[in-house]
Amino acid sequence: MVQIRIDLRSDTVTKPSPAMREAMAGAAVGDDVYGEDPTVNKLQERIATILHKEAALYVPSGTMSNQIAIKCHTQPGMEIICEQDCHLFNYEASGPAFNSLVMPRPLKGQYGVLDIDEVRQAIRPDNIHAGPTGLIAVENTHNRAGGTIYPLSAIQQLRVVADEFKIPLHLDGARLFNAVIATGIPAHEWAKYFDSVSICFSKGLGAPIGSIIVGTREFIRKAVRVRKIFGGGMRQVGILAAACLYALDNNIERLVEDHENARFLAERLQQVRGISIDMQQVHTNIVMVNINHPDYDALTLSRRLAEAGVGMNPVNQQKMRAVTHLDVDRTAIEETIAIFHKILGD
Ligand code: TLP
Repeated sequence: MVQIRIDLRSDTVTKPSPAMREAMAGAAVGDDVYGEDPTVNKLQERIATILHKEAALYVPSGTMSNQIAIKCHTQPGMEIICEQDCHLFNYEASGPAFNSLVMPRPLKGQYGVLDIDEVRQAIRPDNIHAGPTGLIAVENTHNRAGGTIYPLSAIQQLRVVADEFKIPLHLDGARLFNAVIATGIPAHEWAKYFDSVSICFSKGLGAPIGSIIVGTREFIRKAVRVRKIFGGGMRQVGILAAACLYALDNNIERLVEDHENARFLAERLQQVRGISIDMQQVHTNIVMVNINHPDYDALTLSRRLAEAGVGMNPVNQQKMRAVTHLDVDRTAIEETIAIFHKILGD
């Protein structure tokens, strides 16, 4: 068994710190299906306040929050417009079709950002031959595009189109706080343009589990029911919500370190033989590493790196992803760079 010492496969791999575990152990709990868990209620109220939305709902995963949003916004037979590399289209096991009987209408974006004219053209006219467009969903930061930030001006344009055609807008904000820290634009300013927003605690924020979905009181009322149908009604989960509250207090400002480490890694890896990085993609805590080396492709290189103790996931044959997070410090990043040089040459 190879021992991964420096785990850059994802920011989902973070482990709860001793202080976070202490906060979890001391949490007040109740039955959350009855709405009686005080710590969950506190977390939901806190996030609703931070995002300037009416209500929030704690759910087990980012996948579930996206899927609940799709189910609540759409009717079977509708289309949802999304960017072709987004998470809900690529990594949620065809969830939109399985759970909501909707058809994704993926559009090619630029670094994860949709072209507003293409969105406009993709909206279905009122015609019996077409499934109506039921939702537009975007991702910020965009995972597969390399942790890129969706510009606020582009989101404002989307809102104008969404209003014109009366289509709801959903934000997969699994890493929204990375965008907040990188831009200085507060979370509520991003959230303002969306009917629903999903945020994850078990990525860069370092909690062991949990996502949250926000929207109007009416939307969340529906979402509670859908969460139950999806099997996501939980009981004494205040112990988990306590980890999320801890993360909000302690792990947001420090995301800047992850962003600095990602940039440092990207800049240095460019100097390694057979490696290239598109620096225009490096906005936050993700680095897409392109491989053009005579001896390695993404799969063989990721295996070789794992043998040396570094975890990185292949994205395709020529590309690997490195994600920085609170369990990887600058020394580990320097060691990673040295290992790359050793394996691939200068
Ligand atoms: N992303 C994971 C994998 O599923 C790819 C990762 O390692 O990055 N939205 C976005 C933008 C995500 O990146 C993810 C997880 C999710 C939603 C889903 O979250 P979970 O894993 O909690 O269901």
